[in-house]
Amino acid sequence: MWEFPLFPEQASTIAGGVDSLYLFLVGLTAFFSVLIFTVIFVFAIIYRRRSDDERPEAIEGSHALEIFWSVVPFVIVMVIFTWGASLYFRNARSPDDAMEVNVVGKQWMWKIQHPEGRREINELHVPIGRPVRLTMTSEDVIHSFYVPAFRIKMDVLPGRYTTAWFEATKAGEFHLFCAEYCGTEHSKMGGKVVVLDPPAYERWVGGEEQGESLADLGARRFIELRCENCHYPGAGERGPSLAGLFGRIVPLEGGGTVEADESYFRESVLNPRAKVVAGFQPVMPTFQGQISEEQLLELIAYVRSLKAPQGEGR
Ligand code: HEC
Ligand SMILES: [Cu+2]
Repeated sequence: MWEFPLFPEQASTIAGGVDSLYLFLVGLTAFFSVLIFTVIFVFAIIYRRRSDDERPEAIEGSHALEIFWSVVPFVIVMVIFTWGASLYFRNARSPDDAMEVNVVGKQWMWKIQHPEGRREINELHVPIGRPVRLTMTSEDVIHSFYVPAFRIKMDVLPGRYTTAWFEATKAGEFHLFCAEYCGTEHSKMGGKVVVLDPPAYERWVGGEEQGESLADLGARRFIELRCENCHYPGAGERGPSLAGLFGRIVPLEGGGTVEADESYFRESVLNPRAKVVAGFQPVMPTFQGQISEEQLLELIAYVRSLKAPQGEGR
């Protein structure tokens, strides 16, 4: 049945689950559509008015019937809800051991950075059987990262990060599309995901075009932009240490807290006054216009690589 050409190949761990839910919904809808139309026709014939003075009998109502047609739809809707929600959560939460890949969309291409430093355009190489987490942003307008064979589609927005994850189950090449109309050459904004078996992937990622790792690039950038003047362990008043930042709950000046994730990091660099860390002065300059989306992602990779010193706060 999966050979039916309307369905793209199933090439990720989530694909089967998505298709089952989809088919269930289509089947359910078809069943009730047929049932309702049949009943309309049958009743129209059986209960047609046979003469001008025919008056139907008054109906008193039936509790049993009322309960029946309330409970049955309720049960069906709850099945759809729990099934849909559990699939949604499975799809929304990436496994902790996922490989991190950065994606930057721009008119009209996909730019991809691997943690080891390899970059590619309109192609994404990944190994089979390993979860891959995409952190995505756009340099201009809204795009959408869509790989039908993996059953994943996630909007890619300027000014913030979105994530998606998948685990490929088949070697081969799969279409990658932009699924959000983004300008003249939107229809050409696509490419392919190349799924390799793990040894082939290791060879690919260690190939000739090997650059510096993202974290190393980020470390250089951290010095060039003079972040390290204020951010080093024990900088005290000058600035908080960024080691172990991601996942930390940061207390803010003026009350409240924020969980440090990629979006918080981005905002802290581009608009430092938006959220000031409690106990610090708002002295950090903005880096708006001095740093590209890709460089920001490199800085994130670098800060991620800094492990929090044991037992020491900021
Ligand atoms: C002039 C000193 C200074 C420089 C330069 C500076 N920062 Fe900051 N930074 C601060 C201070 C002070 C804070 C805390 C107050 C605040 O949140 O604005 C801070 C906060 C942050 C935070 C939030 C940290 C937390 O614990 O929640 C991040 C992330 C950050 N800076 C990253 C950077 C990066 C990346 C650079 C370089 C591109 C940089 N900073 C350059 C002084 C600086
Ligand atoms: Cu696009």
